[in-house]
Amino acid sequence: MFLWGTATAAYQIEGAAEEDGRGLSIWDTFAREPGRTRDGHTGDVACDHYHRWREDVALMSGLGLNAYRFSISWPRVQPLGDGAVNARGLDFYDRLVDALLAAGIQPVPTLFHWDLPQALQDRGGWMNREIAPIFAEYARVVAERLADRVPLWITLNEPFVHMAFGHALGMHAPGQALLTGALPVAHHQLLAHGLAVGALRASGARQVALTNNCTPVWPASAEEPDVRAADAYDVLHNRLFNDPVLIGKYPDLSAYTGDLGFVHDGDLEIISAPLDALGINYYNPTRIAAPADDGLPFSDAGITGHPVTAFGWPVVPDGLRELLTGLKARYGDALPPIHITENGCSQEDVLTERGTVEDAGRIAYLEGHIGALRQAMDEGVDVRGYFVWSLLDNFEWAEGYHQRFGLVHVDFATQRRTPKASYAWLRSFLADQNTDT
Ligand code: GBH
Repeated sequence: MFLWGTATAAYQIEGAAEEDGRGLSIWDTFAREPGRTRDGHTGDVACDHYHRWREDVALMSGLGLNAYRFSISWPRVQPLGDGAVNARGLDFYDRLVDALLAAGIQPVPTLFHWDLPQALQDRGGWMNREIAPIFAEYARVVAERLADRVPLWITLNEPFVHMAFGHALGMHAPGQALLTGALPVAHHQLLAHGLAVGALRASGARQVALTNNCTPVWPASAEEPDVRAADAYDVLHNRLFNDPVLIGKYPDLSAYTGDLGFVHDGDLEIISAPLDALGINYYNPTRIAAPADDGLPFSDAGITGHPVTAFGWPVVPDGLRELLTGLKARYGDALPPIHITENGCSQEDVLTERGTVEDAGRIAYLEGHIGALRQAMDEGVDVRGYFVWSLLDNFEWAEGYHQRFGLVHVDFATQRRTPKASYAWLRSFLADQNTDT
């Protein structure tokens, strides 16, 4: 069964930041610090999904989806990151899983979508290698409770973005700007992933995956310095996270560091534990030129000549086909089946007086990308699922509530949900799928 779903993340939708024993996460700390997010927005309330989850499951059921990717808030389950387990936190996800299954929707939990328990950050966070076995223990705690009902687990969401935005550039929590000093964060996340794969399987998990966000990298020209820079960017964004997991070795990182002392003997065997699937989040390609003088071995040349989303990201549906066929070409039989675990766009959505949101741009985006996905499948790529980012307008990290990615509009003053035109489009698209097969 091909999985058709939507995707969300705990900190972006749940709210209830201090309820039922939830501990603090690095996103609570970061967002509450003045100047970190646009207009000082936080996820304290977000979509209030923690209280409105029944309504949100009903919205998904109305769409005719058969899967839902959500993330589990680590500090709800283990308020201090390790040690004591908060039963009320686990109960929330237990109820959610049961409600999804009752609605015919397969639950696909992600264990880490960036909301690290603050108490672990205080011990060095992802810069500290000790976090890896702690994450595996958390994975075990969650799986012991849910594995009997969950068909597919995702360990981490986008370790590249968490490293780059959170630790290299300081735009996301925990707000560290270590530049290439952030590379151990990549390795410790991958090690945590590998140990968690073992813990999940030992606790009865059926299928396990990792979600990487990948981008096709286009050299700005055919000149050698641009081509070399594009290769260096591909190494950092894509291969740093795919190679060790799929083929058990790191790409050449000499453009970034000469010191791989954080990689210990035996780590790569753990990291390359076989997976049942690879999650891919796709938003857009990246165009790269020769270095500027900021110390990095590349510069972002920007993409012109394509429509852009409200975020300014270029809309290039064929980039998804290019990405998937490129992964197949690079990894061959080492590439497991793929799930597109996120794809979607922000738009300048307006709720009209008639109570409608005419998001034609989002419909075109989804239609184009699903078409590109089908082409990749026709070209031999094994894709098993597609999840729209996102079900609801939600807390878009550093952008706060300014970027709307939902199929469903949320009025954050009243928490009123209004399905957009794209919701109706996807519903009829999915209904057609069911009659086709
Ligand atoms: C995902 O990250 C996250 O998993 C999710 O939580 C988030 O809400 C969602 O996407 C939407 O942002 O400047 O034109 O080169 C996406 C990671 C990193 C993808 C930045 C697009 C820049 C586009 N994104 N990237 S561009």
